[in-house]
Amino acid sequence: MAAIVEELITIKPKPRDGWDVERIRKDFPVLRQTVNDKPLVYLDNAASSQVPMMVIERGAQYIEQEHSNIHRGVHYLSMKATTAYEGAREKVKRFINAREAKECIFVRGATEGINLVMHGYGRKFIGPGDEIVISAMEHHANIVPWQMLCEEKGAKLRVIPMNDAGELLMDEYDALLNEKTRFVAVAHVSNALGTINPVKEIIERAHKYGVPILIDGAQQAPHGTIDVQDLDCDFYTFSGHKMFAPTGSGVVYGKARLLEQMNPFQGGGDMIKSVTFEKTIYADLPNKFEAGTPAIASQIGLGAAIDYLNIIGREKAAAYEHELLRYATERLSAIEGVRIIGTAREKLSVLSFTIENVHPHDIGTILDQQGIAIRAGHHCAQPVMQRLKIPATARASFAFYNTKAEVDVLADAIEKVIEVFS
Ligand code: C6P
Repeated sequence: MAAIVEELITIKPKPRDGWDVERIRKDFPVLRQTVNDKPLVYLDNAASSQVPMMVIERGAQYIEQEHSNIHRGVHYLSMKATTAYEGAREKVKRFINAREAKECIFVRGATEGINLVMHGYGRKFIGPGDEIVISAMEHHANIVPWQMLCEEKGAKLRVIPMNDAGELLMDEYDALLNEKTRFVAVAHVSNALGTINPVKEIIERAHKYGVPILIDGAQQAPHGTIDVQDLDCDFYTFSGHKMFAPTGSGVVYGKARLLEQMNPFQGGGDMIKSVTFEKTIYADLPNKFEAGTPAIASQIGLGAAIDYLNIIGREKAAAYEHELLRYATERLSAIEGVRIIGTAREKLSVLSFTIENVHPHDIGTILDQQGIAIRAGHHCAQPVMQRLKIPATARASFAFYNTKAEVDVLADAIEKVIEVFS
């Protein structure tokens, strides 16, 4: 570990004017390997993105020199770890422009963030006959918890439909909202289709009915800016491992007023002010929602990933990724037999496709033999597949360290797949 860390220290990212993708790639050691004797082409970023040296280095520094529990100790290491952990929360606050750091609750990822809101808010405020609105393009993480709540409470799940391109039908959304609606939960960006939803509009319309809304930002956080005050969303969640941080890190933002009214998610140490056998008084925000020892190293890593994104420039990275998606869409659309799934006007970083007469799992396996990592399957969004009447898709998903040359490798490999199956 020490040798790696020493090497890492020499590879600090620097602010850049243009987009020097070769320079950026040097920050990601994992990209330097070969797979099946071919240079790795990593195009599964929507599942999990890679981690830059700066983040690895920060996590290693915590483990090597600061490892200790937080909030509890009066000794030097514990205070150092607490400062680093709470420092990461401050970075998250600025990253999403929350009013206060205490509104940013650390969770293991978007799934846990949604479950926290379902348990803390849903189980307290939603009852029989109430309605919860989600969309047709949700990841299972933003379907199953609400279904569980509906089953428990006798509430009803309503679904905003989408068109064949993968765009939500906003008029149908309007028609679903009524005095029975108690909650709305919608993805900022679809992981299966890449559609960017008009979340500001969706939030405004929910608020006309006084309904709180959660935005699942798992696919937005790695690629774009987030301003929770401008959006005026009530809850917003994302996972660190999709935005260049370690697994086990993530955030659910909530407006302080709502978080204060909610039930805690889990009970245990660090989330209490006092405990007797008769009664427990819960801690203030954010501790009320962070029972037990959290993923300290991972959340510190998330803070470092935010630093990294700020250094390289989030807007420049997004512009580069946009151009990459445009190029990939053009290349793949030109191949006979390839069908792009998800053709919304507003898209980012996800390119789902099918090949005539070839199962997506076979596409994935053959591409892997060429060193290309994509995802094949339903992408934990089975209702999307049902809506589009397809069993699955192959999905290439991009990050700012991917190149046009890698897109060419992908396109050539797809042509070979077609050859093999023709
Ligand atoms: N999507 C994908 O390959 P977790 O697993 O908690 O970090 O994230 C869940 C999740 C929630 N919402 C959206 C929109 C997502 O894309 C994901 C994770 C991965 O598309 C793994 S299934």
